[in-house]
Amino acid sequence: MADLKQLYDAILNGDHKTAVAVTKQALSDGTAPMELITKYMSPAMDEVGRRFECEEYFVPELLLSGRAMKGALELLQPLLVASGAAPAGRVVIGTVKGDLHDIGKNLVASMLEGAGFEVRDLGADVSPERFVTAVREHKPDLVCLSALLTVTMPAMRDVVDALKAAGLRDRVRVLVGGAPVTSEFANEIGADAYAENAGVAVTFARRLTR
Ligand code: B1M
Repeated sequence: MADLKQLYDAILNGDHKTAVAVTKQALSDGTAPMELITKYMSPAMDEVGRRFECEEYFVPELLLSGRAMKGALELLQPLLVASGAAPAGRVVIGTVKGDLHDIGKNLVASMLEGAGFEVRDLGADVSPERFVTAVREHKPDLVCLSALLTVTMPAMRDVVDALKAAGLRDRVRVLVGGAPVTSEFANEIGADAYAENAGVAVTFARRLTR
């Protein structure tokens, strides 16, 4: 049986090898992927963030923990993706310009795929122009924007404005999320909804594309 506290510790200590090994063991024990994410992996990243804020950790530690988290998450992603069902809708997703945080966005993308959405992931640091081009090309029902930095939140407004300027805003719904984002902010920039986590993002995506 995997000792799941080791998964928390491995992510906190940026130990990629142990994070991957414990995740593999936990999956073969039959532990649910979402339990690993919500009980061990996300809390470890929150603690990393707390240590960074009080200057116990610095950027190299953020990078190592991010790498360990991604390694573990990559094993879980195929299990979050369902099979067979007809597409529930089309989604374009990305982290906005200037922002390199993609772990939460990747989780939202996997959960949307798991819920049957066809997802086009543009990656991180995505300019408003690239969102507009992707909307023209892929004709999604929904555009999903992620931001983890207070300073990149205004880039979400830039995407909404760019969609308006391109005459595309009426054709898509816009869902925003990420730790500093709020529903008030979503209203203020003219987005359709705000989701606080990946599960809620799926609920809203379903609602917005009905
Ligand atoms: Co940075 N970073 N980081 N970082 N980093 C934070 C975000 C920070 C809160 C840490 C802190 O100070 N406590 C802080 C931001 C403060 C602020 O502006 N409010 C911060 C900072 C300051 C920085 C730098 C500026 C540091 C520096 O260079 N001095 C720099 C900026 C680089 C840039 O982007 N231009 C930086 C860099 C990095 C790394 C690259 C080293 C690395 C990211 C690696 C990667 O993503 N590939 C990193 C990391 C790992 C973090 C923390 C520790 C963890 C983020 C994470 O992956 N969490 C983070 C502290 C924290 O969040 N506690 C921190 C796990 C993930 C599952 O959660 O992404 O929140 P999260 O996603 C959640 C929800 O937010 C939501 O669903 C997910 C869970 O279900 N969600 C959505 C996210 N997107 C959504 C979209 C939706 C709906 C829900 O709909 C569309």
